[in-house]
Amino acid sequence: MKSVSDVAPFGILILITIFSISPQLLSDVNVYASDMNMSSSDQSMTTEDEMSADGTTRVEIDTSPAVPTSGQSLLVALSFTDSNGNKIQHQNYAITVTQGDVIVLDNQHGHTHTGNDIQTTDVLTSSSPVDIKVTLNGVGLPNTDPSTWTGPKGDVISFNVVPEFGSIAPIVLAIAVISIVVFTAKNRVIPKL
Ligand SMILES: [Cu+2]
Repeated sequence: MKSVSDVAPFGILILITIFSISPQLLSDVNVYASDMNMSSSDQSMTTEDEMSADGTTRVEIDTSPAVPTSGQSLLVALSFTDSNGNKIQHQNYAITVTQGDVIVLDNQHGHTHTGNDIQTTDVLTSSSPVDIKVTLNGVGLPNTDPSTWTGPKGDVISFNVVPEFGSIAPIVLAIAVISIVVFTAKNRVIPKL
């Protein structure tokens, strides 16, 4: 015959198990959450912006989906604006995106006529954070001598897009508690039958 004190260790075991698998659980829940966002509105984007060291060029990135998602490419929309908020035309730049040790995008010859551009990574094989590095290579027409280009050159601007685990943690905790309650309840009922 089982008593509550007999099954209590199983509850603790479940708790430990759930927390040991929680990184996988967290990313699965997070992928689901980002899919939901995509179908509902534009809130699926993560927006970050940084200024060049000399303060002349503001680089903004919007990533879609909002978090790196295994099995999907990451779209990186870039915007280059000057200190007055005007788009910078004919901005030359390089962009590399890495996920851990894996280079998922490497374009050394980016050029935008309008100040807006979109770059796409390879299909990601994990949902880990990505590092995005944008190097400013000067402003000027593509088929002209780069030495005549103006503005910052060689200025590297870094972004980090991290999955947002913070809001998911309480859900995992709730699942853990419910699991223990259900498990304990089941094991109380069986001896009575
Ligand atoms: Cu151009």
